[in-house]
Amino acid sequence: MAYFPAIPQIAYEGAKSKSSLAFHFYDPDEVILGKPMRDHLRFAMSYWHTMCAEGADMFGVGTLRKNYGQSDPVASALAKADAAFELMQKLRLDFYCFHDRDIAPEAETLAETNARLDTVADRLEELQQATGIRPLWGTANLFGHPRYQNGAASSCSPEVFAFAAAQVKKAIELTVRLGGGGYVFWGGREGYETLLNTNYALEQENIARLFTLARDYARSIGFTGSFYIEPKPREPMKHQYDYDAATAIGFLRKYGLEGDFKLNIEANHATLAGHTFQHELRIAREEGFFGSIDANIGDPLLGWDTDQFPTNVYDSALAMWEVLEAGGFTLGGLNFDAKTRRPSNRFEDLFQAYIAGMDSFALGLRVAVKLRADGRLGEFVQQRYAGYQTGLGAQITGGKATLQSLEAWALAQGEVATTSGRQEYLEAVLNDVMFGG
Ligand SMILES: [Mn+2]
Repeated sequence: MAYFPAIPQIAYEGAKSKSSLAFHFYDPDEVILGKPMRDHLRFAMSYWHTMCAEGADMFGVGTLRKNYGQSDPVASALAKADAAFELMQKLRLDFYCFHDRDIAPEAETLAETNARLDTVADRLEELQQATGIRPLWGTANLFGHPRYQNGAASSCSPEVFAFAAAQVKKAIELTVRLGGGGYVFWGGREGYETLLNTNYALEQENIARLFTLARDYARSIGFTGSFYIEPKPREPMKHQYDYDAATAIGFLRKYGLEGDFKLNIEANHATLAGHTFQHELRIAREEGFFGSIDANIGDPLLGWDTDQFPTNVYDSALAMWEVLEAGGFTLGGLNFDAKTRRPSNRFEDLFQAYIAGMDSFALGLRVAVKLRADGRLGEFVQQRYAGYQTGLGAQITGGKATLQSLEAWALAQGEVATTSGRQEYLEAVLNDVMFGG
């Protein structure tokens, strides 16, 4: 059954194409730096935005119905799975990411909910076998149900903690069964609204307890993939505990989770934290926590999480620079945690949004490869710190210098020379590479 009969298989037509239903820059099979573009980019569909979100916002209801012709919740979930795989095949997406509640809606009891999940997982397994498409990662929705109003692991209620643990157990089992390479903890409502009612220390310890229980259980049932934390500074809670990459890394190291957990960096969450996308990727990479990416963009004029499809090639180029510097993805990939704007209320808009996002990251990859080949940026940074290779600098980095020896050195000098940071030149180099011949 064709859920999107007007949409053809999306093909690569090249940069001169004017077709809105073709790739202009993403050629999945084109080999770049020794591997096909699809393996560099490892694009994934976000089940929640793509298959479930209907365009509702704080001021109005949905603008695009997504029940796929069914009214019964399980029939609708099965139809949604069929539609998801049609969409992914047409867009040549090799992976998808899901919350438990995206693939099957919650029932009256946990047991009934789990039975629904098993029914839909049977269908997903068949579709995966038929297509080769598989999960990049799975996760549990620990924020939508009213019981999670005070958080999940960080809730003031042990009963809520227990429900969250049960939900995580099932979501890990599903991820393992479906062959997912990762399991994500997005903080959901793990944070606080006011410190006047909050035991910060206990909430932090309990989050670490849930992560540890999840890690140990997953490993015991054969999960060999990676766990990811997805930093976000605010929304829905006023203060989210996984504020940014540096905060999440400190937490993981404090609780001894650094061997199993890496980061899933989302572009829009970086913006909300007052960072650039590249900043968060750089921190993750240099600290040894580079894992996966939620690719989207925010709106610099809005202070909330708009999760827009990424179309800014400066951002995607600098992101792909970091991905290449990290040695590429291993188990991670580029998940489009993105939704069409509310007035883009046709399925055709959704396909065109994916094409725009995939083409933007394909351009980003192409630019990043050219930047490395051009060499001017890498060379500049190397030269800028060259002083640390020899003499005084080598004494400092080699741990041979003391405050006394450095004072003696400084007392013997006049003034030191300063060097230009040459930011404007470097930004022009980026434009040269992007738009030059
Ligand atoms: Mn977001």
